[in-house]
Amino acid sequence: MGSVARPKARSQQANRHVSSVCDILNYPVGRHILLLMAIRDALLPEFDHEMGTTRRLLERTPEAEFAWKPHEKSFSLGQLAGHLANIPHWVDAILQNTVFDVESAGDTRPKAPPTIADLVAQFDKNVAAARAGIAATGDSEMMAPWTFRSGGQVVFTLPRAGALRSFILNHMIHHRGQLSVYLRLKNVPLPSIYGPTADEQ
Ligand code: NI
Repeated sequence: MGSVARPKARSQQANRHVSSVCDILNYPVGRHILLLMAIRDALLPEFDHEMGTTRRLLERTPEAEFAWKPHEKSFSLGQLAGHLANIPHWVDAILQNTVFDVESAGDTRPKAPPTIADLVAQFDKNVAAARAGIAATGDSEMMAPWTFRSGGQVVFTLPRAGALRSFILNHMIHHRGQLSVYLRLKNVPLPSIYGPTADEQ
């Protein structure tokens, strides 16, 4: 009897666990859909939200101040904005290959675009291509290991889904945090980011 009862007990325990996860997340569509959700469907709402917030900051970046930097070791404002506009472009390198070697990638240093309109247009083009790439990628491809290396040295290896979170989203959020400080120091009113700012609700 024990050999029959144990798997059933495990199954009931697993179901209770899934139910409680759904309760915690207040997930409206039910546990079966949660379990079958593709990785891309979990990533895309976050991707859209974060890209939208970044765009709102880029739109406000004053091009007359592109050369300004808060410290001699820092990116200039134009370099920082240019880097932010370029980060979504790296989604293609994650989804189309399994290895990226920064040493053979040529000059990847951030460059300031000529105008803020050019910069936002470049960002929009990169975001649209990145989104289409993520939307076309299934779970097995999302879980394939992706390696970032610098010549002979492996910097990190992550499943592609992890590389998208770390190397694209977290990386962009890091630099967007810097940009929000640059804009504050230049007296540019800040939009809501993860909540109201001193300038806007
Ligand atoms: Ni960076």
